[in-house]
Amino acid sequence: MRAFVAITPPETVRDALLRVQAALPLGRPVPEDNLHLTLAFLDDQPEELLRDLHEELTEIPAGTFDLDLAGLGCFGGAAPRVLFAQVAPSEALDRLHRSVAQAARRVGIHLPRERFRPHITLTRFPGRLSSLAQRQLRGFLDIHADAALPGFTVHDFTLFQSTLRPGGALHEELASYELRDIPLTI
Ligand code: 2AM
Repeated sequence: MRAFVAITPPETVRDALLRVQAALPLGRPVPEDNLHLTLAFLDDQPEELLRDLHEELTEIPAGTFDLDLAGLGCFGGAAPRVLFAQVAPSEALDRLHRSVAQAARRVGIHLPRERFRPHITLTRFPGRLSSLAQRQLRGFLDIHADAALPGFTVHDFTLFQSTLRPGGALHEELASYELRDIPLTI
């Protein structure tokens, strides 16, 4: 089963992201239900390992935290592949990412050791953009790269199944993990 672990932004944030997408008449916009911040892409895994991972994820001792979005960017350099909303640096997010990656490795899931660059993918550019399209994209970024986007509080994260289909991936929730603030009464 193809799976990943991600944070889903609340509807108000998704609405703001959809407005950004709508302002760019290029590429393939990510559908609202697929807007997420990936914590770990697990690729294809046996269901048994995912069950083990589920147990580990329920044990992650993280509380809720706030995230800010810090404008827009592209991956792919001179040949842009995706437009994304950048997530501002957050120690709490880094900790959660590390905890999820450690949990995955503990149950035997191999994860590539690449730098965590937290983002929410908004639009994909399949194939190579024409030079006209690249100019359009640069013009769009000149105007919108520093767009103010709403932040949000992270209350939970989710283990998703991803099914590849010709029209785009279908993401279905396998389990959701609540982040809990444990009150200290002294
Ligand atoms: P991204 O769009 O934010 O890059 C589910 O496939 C999610 O896992 C994707 O939306 C993608 O998030 C992320 N992902 C990371 N590495 C991937 C890979 N090698 N193949 C597919 N998805 C990947």
